[in-house]
Amino acid sequence: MTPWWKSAVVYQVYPKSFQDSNGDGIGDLKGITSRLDYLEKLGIDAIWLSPVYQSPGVDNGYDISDYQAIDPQYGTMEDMEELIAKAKEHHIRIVMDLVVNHTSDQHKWFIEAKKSKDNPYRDYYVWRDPVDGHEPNDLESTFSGSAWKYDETTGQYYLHLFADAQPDLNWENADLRQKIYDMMNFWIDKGIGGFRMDVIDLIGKKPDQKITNNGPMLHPYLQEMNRATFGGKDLMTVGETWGATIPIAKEYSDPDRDELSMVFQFENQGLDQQAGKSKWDLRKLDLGELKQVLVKWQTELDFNHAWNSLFWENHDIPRVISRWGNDQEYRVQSAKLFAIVLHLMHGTPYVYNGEEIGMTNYPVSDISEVSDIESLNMYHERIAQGYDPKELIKAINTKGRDNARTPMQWTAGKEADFTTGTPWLHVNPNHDKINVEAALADPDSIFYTYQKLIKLRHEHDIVVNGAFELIPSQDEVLAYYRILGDEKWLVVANFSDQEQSLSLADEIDSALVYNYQAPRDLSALTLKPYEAFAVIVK
Ligand code: TEU
Ligand code: CA
Repeated sequence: MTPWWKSAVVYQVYPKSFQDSNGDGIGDLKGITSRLDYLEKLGIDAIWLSPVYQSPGVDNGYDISDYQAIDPQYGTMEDMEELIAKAKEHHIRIVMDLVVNHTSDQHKWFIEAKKSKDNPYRDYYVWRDPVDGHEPNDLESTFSGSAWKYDETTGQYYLHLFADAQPDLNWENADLRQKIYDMMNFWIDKGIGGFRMDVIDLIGKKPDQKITNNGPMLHPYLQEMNRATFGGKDLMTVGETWGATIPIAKEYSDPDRDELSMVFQFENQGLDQQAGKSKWDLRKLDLGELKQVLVKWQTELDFNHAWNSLFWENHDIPRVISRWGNDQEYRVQSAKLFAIVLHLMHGTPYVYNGEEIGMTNYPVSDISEVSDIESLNMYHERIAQGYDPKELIKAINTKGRDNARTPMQWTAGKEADFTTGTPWLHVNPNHDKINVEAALADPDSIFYTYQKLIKLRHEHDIVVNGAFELIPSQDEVLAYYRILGDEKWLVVANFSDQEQSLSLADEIDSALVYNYQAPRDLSALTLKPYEAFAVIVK
């Protein structure tokens, strides 16, 4: 039997920014529950809920101090149970974020571990002696600076691949692994739909050899986790794996290996950065390269022995229309293009909250407006190194994580009706035009294109299981078939703001979805800027 997650569409909720229910300016669980009707209307099957566990909030909840408690800013455990139950009534499963590469430094395990070298929890974390009075090696944190922090009390360094308030867990410790599995079972017993596993490719790290992702024990740990927790249950699991290549993605998702349902791979994320540098070192996207990566993951991953996820956005990356499309003149067309191209591909699509109404990046003019720890740390590090502050603000406006984290735009009203109070992060002023209320009232809106695409996936096996075949064309155009039995669908998309010509021999049977007009003849197409359509061909 085909597992449910192969024909599902998952919607990511960033809880801090989705809907505030009590006027404190912070989104919360009751707020999410109050919007389930909207999500059911969109048609999604599951919510991936970014972390709502108890947390000091250094990294907006990705620094967890208690895995089995809800952070008071988001509500209570009863609110969580209510969300799971009500979501079920709306045919929506709740997929929890599982952040087990690291904890918060306020987690009781770390508070204990810090006390002494022989504390029973010491080995839950990664400690090393200084080398010549310095850090054990030059491993760097994703959030700038050394990945090692010196602890005065015990005279050793601990490892943190993210903020120093996010100490890395030591997966070599079997007690720790068991504690994590017990915690996962606690959530499984509450009736959740599965887990999205934060930076899961780091858990097999070998810091002394400077191996962080894809360490030697990664897959054995995942197989052990599968057996101890979700294996054999009707749950979906998706690993966040920045280091996944096609062969690696197969290892995670081959059903015979009993690891995960699928992974998020990020090969397209490096396309607009300078080679060998960081995401902040900007480079213009080459559409040919983007097309190549998209096609590669459709054609080279064997979907009979692997599975993949499809996404443009999440809470760590900018809004796609601002980044690779057009968020001004062609905002609506380009948003629909990204939707059509992705949702008719092979794999499980994810929609990030606000993507379905075409929300855009929100540029800041000063560092004081920035909230995200990654951007702030980078800025201060580079200012100290003599970089031009203007260039750094430009990089933050292009790539910073706050872009996708601005509050959900529900209406044109005050603070977009995200909150009755003062929002924790600025609401994009364009909510006067870009908002859910306006989208629902306009039959031609981006929202209804998403709704349509989700419905097509649910109703047509060809979207779930059809083979992908590329049609050769210029870099600006992506054209492909999906084929199942004698059924053949054609998808065509012009990723540029210029007209493009294309000529195909196929005959149209009927149109499925489009962002200008339904095409009538394929033999001499002049594609308008960001034009995209899908048709059934004979
Ligand atoms: O992200 C992993 C990660 O490596 C990101 O920090 C990413 O590299 C960066 O944002 C893009 O440059 C996950 C979570 O999704 C992220 O929100 C957390 O901050 C991070 O793990 C630590 O838990
Ligand atoms: Ca609130």
